[in-house]
Amino acid sequence: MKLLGSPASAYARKVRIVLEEKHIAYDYVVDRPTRPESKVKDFNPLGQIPVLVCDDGSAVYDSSVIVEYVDGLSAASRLIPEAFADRIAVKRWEALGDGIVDATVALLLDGRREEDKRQGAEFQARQNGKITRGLAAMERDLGANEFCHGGAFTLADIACGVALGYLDQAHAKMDWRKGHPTLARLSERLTVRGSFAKTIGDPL
Ligand SMILES: N[C@@H](CCC(=O)N[C@@H](CS)C(=O)NCC(=O)O)C(=O)O
Repeated sequence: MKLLGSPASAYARKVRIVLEEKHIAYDYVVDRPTRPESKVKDFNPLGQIPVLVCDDGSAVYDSSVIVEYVDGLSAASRLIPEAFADRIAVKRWEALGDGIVDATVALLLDGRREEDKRQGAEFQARQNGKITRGLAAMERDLGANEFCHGGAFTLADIACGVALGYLDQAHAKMDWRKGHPTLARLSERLTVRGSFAKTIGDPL
């Protein structure tokens, strides 16, 4: 199977980390959907990465569906617990991590527009609010625990670590470590984990 993604995409990084953790071999194809030569639309009508193209030619998207699919391919290193309540808790962490990435991407893209075409202070405050409230919730829910949920490494840690890594990359001026010492320690632990080290994104 092959994964269409790009080194700047946090959603693609989340999927790559899951594939690494599950020890599942895949071909990584760098495809930037905004480029005219992109093949992404042939596999995902939404024209977004990441897309997983299976050996039978079928495609799986978006990132949260891909990670669930990949986790279900083998029982080894389960990243999404089977028990209903645990599963929902882990998926909620994922939603929080992805939501922080969504808001960061929105700020990044807006900041790239010419100044008179930008959305303005209200828009920026709304996106920054998602990030700061998201970080506060993560800091609180992680508490004194080593892992985000259930005493073991799961997709919750992956989604949280990817969001923190993306903030470093795309919103460094926010200095998210200030006021979030617990998340800062989690990030330090995750950064040296093989799957995280191997998939570190390109500078934007
Ligand atoms: N919810 C989607 C978001 C994917 C997404 O926004 N991908 C961006 C790259 S980081 C993209 O393909 N943007 C191109 C576009 O939206 O046209 C997921 O989790 O897979």
